Parts: sequence; structure tokens; C-alpha cells
Amino acid sequence: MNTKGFIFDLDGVIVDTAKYHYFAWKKLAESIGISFTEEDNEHLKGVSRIKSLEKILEWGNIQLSKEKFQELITAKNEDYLGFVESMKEDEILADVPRVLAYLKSHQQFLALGSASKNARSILKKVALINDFKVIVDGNDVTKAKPNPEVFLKAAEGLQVPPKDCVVFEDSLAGIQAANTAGMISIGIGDATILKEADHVFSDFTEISNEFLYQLISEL
Ligand code: B16
Ligand code: MG
Repeated sequence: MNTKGFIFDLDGVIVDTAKYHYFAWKKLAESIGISFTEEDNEHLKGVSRIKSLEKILEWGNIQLSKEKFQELITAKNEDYLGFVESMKEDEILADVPRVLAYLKSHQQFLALGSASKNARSILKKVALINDFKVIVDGNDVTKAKPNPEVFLKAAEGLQVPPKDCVVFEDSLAGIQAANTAGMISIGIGDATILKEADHVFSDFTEISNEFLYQLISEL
């Protein structure tokens, strides 16, 4: 059996923390008079915390002092962590445990590749921290998705060449990062948004063990 690298994004792939980011960004935006919808939130998926606030300010055409920027971003993260605090294993997205177990039982290497600086604490909350051989998150990279740094570092950690890696991602920036890294990209979500991916599924319930087996044997 070939050993390949399977790299998972976190938010929107393993857990649905996007809704918590949404609540926290909405509170922040509205506190400075900017309206914020779920559609706006879509544009922040996979985008780093700092870049996200820069985008919101741009949308509202607002300039802030460095101090105020820092104050708001700290408050946003505290609000977000307030939601994360009560997360349990039942917030793992459907069929993710089956896919992880299948890959592990076929001797495949698993990594996490996320833009989030909170990735490790979220993985602990949902008891998945020991499932990944390598974790690369927002604390380990200097270049945000669509730059491939996060996935290349994950492949390096797994000691698997990028061409033998598969990335599961819910954001367009993440799919572009995987493609630039020379990896197989699998979009989880809306096929119209993720059309640059090699394959798209609306969620893991649509990904069969046969498909996973094919990935393992064909790469
Ligand atoms: P944090 P992913 C990304 O995680 C989220 O999609 C994005 O909405 C968030 O702003 C970013 O992490 C930073 O997260 O504030 O926790 O450092 O999808 O790359 O796992
Ligand atoms: Mg994501």
C-alpha cells in the first residue's frame, strides 16, 4: 500500500467554526457601524485574522489607529474563543471520523493545514489532537493562503512529496494554495465557488471509502 499525505483544513472541513467566526465578526463590525452579513463572512473563509479585519474596514471605508485595530481584534478573538470554549466532539462534521479512521487503517499519513492560530485548542476540544501526525497552523506560517506555504510545510513534516499529497479545503484561497503546491485539491462545499478544485463534494458523507482507496492507489 502506498503511503500518501492527506492534509485537512480545519474551519469548515473538520468543524463548523465558520458560524462562530461569523457571530464574532458581526459583533465587531456592527460596533463600528459596518453592516455584516453571512455573504460577507463567505469572503473571510480561510483568510487570516488580521487580513479579515483589514477587509472589513475596507468594506466600511474606515481607518483605525494601530491601538484601536489591536483592541478590536483582541476582543473578536476573545468572543470567538468564548464560543469555542463549549465545543464538544459532536461538532465534528459528519463522516470526518470515518474518513480519518479509514485513511489511518490504510497506513496513510494525516496532517492539519489551517490558517487559524486557535487550531490546536479547537482540536483538543473535539478530541482530534492526536489524530494528526503533523499540525501546521496560523502560528507556523508567514504567508497566508492562497500562498501554498501552509500545505508545503505540512508535506515536509510528513516527509511526503507534494505531488503525493491530497488537500481537503472549504475555501477558494485554500484550493488555490493546494493547486499551487502541486497537490490534489478536494473542495468541501459549493462546487460553483470551489470550481478550481480537482474534485468537489458538498461534505464528507459524499466521499466513499472506494474514492479514498482510489486516491491512495492512484497518486
Ligand atoms: P483565527 P482554516 C481560518 O481557518 C478560517 O477559515 C478563517 O475564517 C479565520 O479567520 C482564520 O482561520 C484565522 O483564524 O482567528 O482562529 O486565527 O479554514 O484555514 O482552518
Ligand atoms: Mg477552512
